[in-house]
Amino acid sequence: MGSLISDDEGRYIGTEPWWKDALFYQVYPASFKDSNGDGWGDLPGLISKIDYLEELGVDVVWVSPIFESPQKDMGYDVSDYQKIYAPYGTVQDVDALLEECHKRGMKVILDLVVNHTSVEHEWFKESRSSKDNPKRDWYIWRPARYDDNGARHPPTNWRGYFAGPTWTWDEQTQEYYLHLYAPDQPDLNWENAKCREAIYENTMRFWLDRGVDGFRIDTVNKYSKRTDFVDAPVTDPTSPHQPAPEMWCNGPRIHEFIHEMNRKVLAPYNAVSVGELSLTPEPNQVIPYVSAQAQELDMVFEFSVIRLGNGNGFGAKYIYDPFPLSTLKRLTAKWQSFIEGTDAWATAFCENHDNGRAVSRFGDTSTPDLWSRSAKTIALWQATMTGTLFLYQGQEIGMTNMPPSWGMEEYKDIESANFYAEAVESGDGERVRKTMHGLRILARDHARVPFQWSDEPNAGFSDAGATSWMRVHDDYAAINAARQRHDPDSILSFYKRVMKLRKRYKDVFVFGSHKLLDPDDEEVWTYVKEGPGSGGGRDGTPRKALVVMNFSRSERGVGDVATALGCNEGDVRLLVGTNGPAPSQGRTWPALVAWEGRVYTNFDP
Ligand code: TEU
Repeated sequence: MGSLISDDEGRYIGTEPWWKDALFYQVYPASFKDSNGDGWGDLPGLISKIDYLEELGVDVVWVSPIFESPQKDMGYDVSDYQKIYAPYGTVQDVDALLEECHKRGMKVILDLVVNHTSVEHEWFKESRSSKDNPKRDWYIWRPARYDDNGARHPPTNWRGYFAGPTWTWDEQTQEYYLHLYAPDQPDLNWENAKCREAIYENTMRFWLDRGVDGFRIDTVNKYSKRTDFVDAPVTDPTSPHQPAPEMWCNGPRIHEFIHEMNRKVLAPYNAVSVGELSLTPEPNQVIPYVSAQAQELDMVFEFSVIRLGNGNGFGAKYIYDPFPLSTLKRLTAKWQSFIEGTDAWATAFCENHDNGRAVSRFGDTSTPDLWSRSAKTIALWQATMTGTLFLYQGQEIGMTNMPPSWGMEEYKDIESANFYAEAVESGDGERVRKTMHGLRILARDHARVPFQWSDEPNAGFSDAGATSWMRVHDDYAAINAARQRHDPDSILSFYKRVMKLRKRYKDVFVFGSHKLLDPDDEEVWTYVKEGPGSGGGRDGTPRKALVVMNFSRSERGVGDVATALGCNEGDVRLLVGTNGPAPSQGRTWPALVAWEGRVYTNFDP
């Protein structure tokens, strides 16, 4: 099923796969809606909110992991891919979710976590039971190394994501197993063909057969590792564990594995796929994953923009590294234009469950007024991005980071806890202070607090009197969906409006080219989107949009809009603005007030 792309006058431009102009929305199920008062979100809760998502314009719901799991990493540690973690509901609830979404023309994708399983998965239990178990080789086992004093050491010096080594010693069989994440998340051995086939059958076809429309594929570029298992160079002398992404990321067989997954599973089911592609910051590395001809993945998430502010390397992730607007612009432009002239495809997003809230990181939350303005400007930025757009739950109502007054006890994420503990263990007070500061901006926890539905107790996420698994944000009486739903000036209403415009003019916004005009301006961000059609503009030239956004509190002029659009002044139209209409005044256009954004076009809205 394709999506027809035409210009304003109905001239046909081309046919594109449906998922390119679809709006995806990520649900973090533990924190979306609790229907039974246990303080943990669930599938019936999610089902009760599908109308809300439909009203927002969502086409595809991505549900973060809901499978059976000991929840050491919020379900990214799966112990049974065919069972649902009981607090979320049942397999029948997934059927009901599919039915309710499909009925409305919406689709559902699940999170596929197959770089690793939980230690509680049957496969791992068998694998660790003895060295000659048939599933021994389904995970990555290596003997110890011993130094001259006879002390035991892991096979390599690699540092894992959640601090500490990537290897854990198994007493029973006297070997180490590999885990890029927590010790509870052993890495599967994709080199083993039987293991790969079991993954396809057990974790993918099972759900596709039930009607799931595709997958968000976790850690998709880490299935192939280097198999010589050598030490990484010492780049962090303060730690025994060294960053080693070159050893286990984008490894030698990665494209073979993904292509096989596509050929054997994704393609036969016509399933949509979006892979998580961290640590891959160059277009020439990304294109092979998403070029249509390569037949690997439909889309990937590239992380340059969302990682802004993260400290360098692995160990310093939470030592906040401030960045100027010019960096945000430059990286956006890079990842907007990398597909030009190729058959690859891009994604756009500024939030997910692994990062702080966009309005707290890229906007201004210092007053309620600036919060609202900057959240709308962020909406405008996202709505005008080329590629498939992903929103994260709560982004559409401008949910903010957890209050700075909250202490470490409110941070529940394993990564936050481990980085904080590592800082404390170092005995370096300054490092502890800086880590806490970084966590307040960047921690994965910020995106995981309960969704703010209303000003009722527990923000309407859970019953009054229930204890939610993460503390409900202090600001829920002011920031919630119910309050914004009927307010035409709310962030939510603005999201709905710009999502419609994005679809109506998809040739320009979804499929257009992106040209950054003011790379060095640290306050205003201006770019031109140009549609692929040959006409449609008022003067017969291609349709264009000028996006101009004030990312500062200063009042700033918008410059010469007509020249930027390459048209006569009389042909300029205002499509949308965060502060409502701003009529043009003769040769000039009114200045932008703090955090105001506008889209001008050379065509009639
Ligand atoms: O994240 C993979 C990952 O490596 C990172 O991008 C992640 O944000 C991490 O925090 C970096 O330090 C995926 C999931 O999105 C994440 O929630 C899981 O913890 C991880 O995989 C392990 O399954």
